[in-house]
Amino acid sequence: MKLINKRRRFLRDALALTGAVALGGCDKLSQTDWAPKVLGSATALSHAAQSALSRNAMAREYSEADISPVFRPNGSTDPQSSEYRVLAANGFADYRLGVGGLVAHPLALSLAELRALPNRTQITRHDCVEGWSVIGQWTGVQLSRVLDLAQPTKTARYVVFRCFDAMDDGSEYYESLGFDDAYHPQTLLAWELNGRTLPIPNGAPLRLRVPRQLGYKMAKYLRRIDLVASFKDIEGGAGGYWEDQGYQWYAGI
Ligand SMILES: Nc1nc2c(c(=O)[nH]1)N[C@H]1C(S)=C(S)[C@@H](COP(=O)(O)O)O[C@H]1N2
Ligand SMILES: [Mo]
Repeated sequence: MKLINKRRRFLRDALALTGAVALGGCDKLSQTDWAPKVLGSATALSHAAQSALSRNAMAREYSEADISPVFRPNGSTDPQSSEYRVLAANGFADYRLGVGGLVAHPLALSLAELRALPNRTQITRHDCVEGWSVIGQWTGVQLSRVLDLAQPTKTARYVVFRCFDAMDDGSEYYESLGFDDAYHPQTLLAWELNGRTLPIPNGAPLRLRVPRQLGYKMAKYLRRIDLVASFKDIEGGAGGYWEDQGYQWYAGI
């Protein structure tokens, strides 16, 4: 195990022992109408109970009049890795989304190939754990369509999203979803925000949208997707960059 993973595990375990909610970085829970609900539901209901209740529930969709004038960027806003810089300099023409791990058909999809799949557009609200919300219109392909092409094997249980941006500790941002959310109709791999090509601050060329969960689940700057049986051996083992710092893996709203 890498030293950094040990440190993260220690931090997470320490937080679990004190029963504390991690408040750092992404960040403080403020007094919005939904923040107490997140805490309340997290303590009152297990993830299993929560997801069983809401397996097919749809996140609310809004009208064009509700779209926020600015979709506030947060977290990484301009990845500096040389791999990303080279792709961005060329307008992402050479970008390929790798899909691998426990799949029958590994894929390397260009943006043109992704755009050629059936598209979905939805206007949804984005709630950051810091306590602010924005409403935006997203266009992309349902993740389920890409998974149907890759065909996860019987042992696959989670979808792991790897990103191009490095965080302060040097590790890459990553996230993961269970199959309920991965196959949910509103879970998109999006390349368009408010009718325009996704800007770099919001995750170009491709980002995840999971409107039933908090903002940190919605990985930007997608590099590749892997199907796995468990995420315990990935990075800090908690299933995501912020989860490794003590945040909940299931961030249902
Ligand atoms: N790769 C990557 N994805 C990320 C982040 C990040 O720093 N890097 N930040 C997360 C957080 S905390 C939020 S609130 C949203 C912000 O998305 P936005 O910049 O489009 O508002 O992206 C999420 N996905
Ligand atoms: Mo966030």
